[in-house]
Amino acid sequence: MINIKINNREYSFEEKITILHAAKKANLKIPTLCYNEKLAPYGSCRLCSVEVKGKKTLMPACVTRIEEGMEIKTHSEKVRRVRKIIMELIIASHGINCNLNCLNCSRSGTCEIREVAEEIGITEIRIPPIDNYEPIDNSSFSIVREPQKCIVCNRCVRKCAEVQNVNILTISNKGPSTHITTFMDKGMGNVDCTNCGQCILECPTGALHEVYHMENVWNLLENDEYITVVQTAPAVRVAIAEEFKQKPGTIVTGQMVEGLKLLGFDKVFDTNFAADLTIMEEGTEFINRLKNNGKLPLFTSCSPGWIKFIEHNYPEYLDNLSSCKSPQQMFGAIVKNYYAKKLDISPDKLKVVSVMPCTAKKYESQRNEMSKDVDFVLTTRELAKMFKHAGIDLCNLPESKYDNPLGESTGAAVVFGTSGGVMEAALRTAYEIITGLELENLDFNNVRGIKGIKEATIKIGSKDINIAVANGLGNARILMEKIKKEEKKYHFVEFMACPGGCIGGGGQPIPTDEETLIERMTSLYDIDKNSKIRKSHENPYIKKLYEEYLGEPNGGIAHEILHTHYTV
Ligand code: HC0
Repeated sequence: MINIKINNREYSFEEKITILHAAKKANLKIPTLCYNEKLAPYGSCRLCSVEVKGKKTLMPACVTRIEEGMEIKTHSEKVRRVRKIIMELIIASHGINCNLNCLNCSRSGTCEIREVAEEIGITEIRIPPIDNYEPIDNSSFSIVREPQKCIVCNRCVRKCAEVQNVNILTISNKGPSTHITTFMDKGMGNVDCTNCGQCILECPTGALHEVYHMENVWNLLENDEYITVVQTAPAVRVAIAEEFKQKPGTIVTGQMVEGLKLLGFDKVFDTNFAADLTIMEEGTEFINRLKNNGKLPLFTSCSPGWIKFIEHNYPEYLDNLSSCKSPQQMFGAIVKNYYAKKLDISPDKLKVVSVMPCTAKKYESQRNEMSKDVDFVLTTRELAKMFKHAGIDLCNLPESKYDNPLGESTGAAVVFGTSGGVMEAALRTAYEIITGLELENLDFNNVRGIKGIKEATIKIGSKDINIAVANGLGNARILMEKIKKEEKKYHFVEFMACPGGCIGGGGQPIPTDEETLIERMTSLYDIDKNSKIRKSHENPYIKKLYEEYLGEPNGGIAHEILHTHYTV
């Protein structure tokens, strides 16, 4: 046991944990900005400074470990005075004073600087603003970096490196010139950024945010020339209520549909419909590859951050990617082709807006491989902002139903929004198509949960199918290295760029921590469990779509509009 005193009280701990950790166990909150328990401690902001008896200087609690007999003061007069000075320096260099840009900041209302300033008791800023001008980085389709708001806490750099293993952000220079940048200051759009937006979730200020499409969508909704169609991704419905102070995982599907109708969209459809369609196409592709000795393992292709990652890091495996476009893009293609025909209008008259939990979807919609079928992409956060700007109190709205024919979906589709969901949905369909038997237990528990890599062997007919699921790009790299070494023969692998899958997307409400992910995930499985139809191939509107327009899965028209090919 290690015996210490915190604020004159005695405590015993089994291990040499950090002072910050010990204080937490003693129910004492020490303010932090650069700290996140999921990342390696960095100790740069010094807000967690505490007094330790016998030490001449204050010690950073996040990187200092307790020792036998240590006497710590977490909130002495000296500590509080120093913390205030540190905080004033942070605020002065953050540009709050010079620009007074809190009002239009992406983190207005959720800014950690404001929260911590209040915790510390800041009542005045005695330090004049520090001019740290650097131009805004607008080079990416998905992410904007506003260096002036950066407090160099380094959390984005660590998230990108430690969790995502992408490593496109770095710290540069020394002293007052220290700043975060990309390789050779090229900008996020010109380096190997995957657009996953995990850095945005990590940033305590508004120095990183998505490229906004809100103004484009407002303009569209004002323009009578077009029929406006909106699609909503599976993971949005279990997260957007958090922006309205509801607890994580609150399901507001019907209210969200009503809200979108109030905003003025002509048709409110569901990306889940296209997720069912993806299963028809990807499931068929998988069965064909199995039967015809095609390239295996088959990799899922619906997460655009993952696509970018494999392009940059494992281009030799591009042929393993399913040729299916993502549900977002399949949806766009169906609207601009099938639906336009059904309405007997030119596709140019239809505008498609997506609401996605994902920042990379903005990039995906602009890729040359995608025929520009999706016009604008809003994140969950952006849609919440639009609701607020329109005076729409989401959670108190009556429930409305999606429009048809592209609004009907199954339980298999909604679980796409969580890690393991695409695999589970595909297995439900592949099993029944291959064996001709009804699948009794639809729950594939082996692929559920937030564990980074999940594996299972599933018996389909006489064949053992080895599957794996990875979420978060750091885990994707671990699994890819295993595949490269041929340690195990896999048949089908699901990759999602974000930890937890789309529920943890870079466009989701902040904070998106582990407890939040679990709540959102549980809600998606609840929706699935309560769905009347839980297998994609049983969606009656999907059947109709094949009868009326597409013909066979993987057939001529399907190949032309629903599939693509990635090359280096
Ligand atoms: Fe996802 Fe999707 S499940 S990627 O995470 O496949 O963004 O929610 O919309 O496209 O359906 C995101 C979420 C989607 C797509 C679907 C897939």
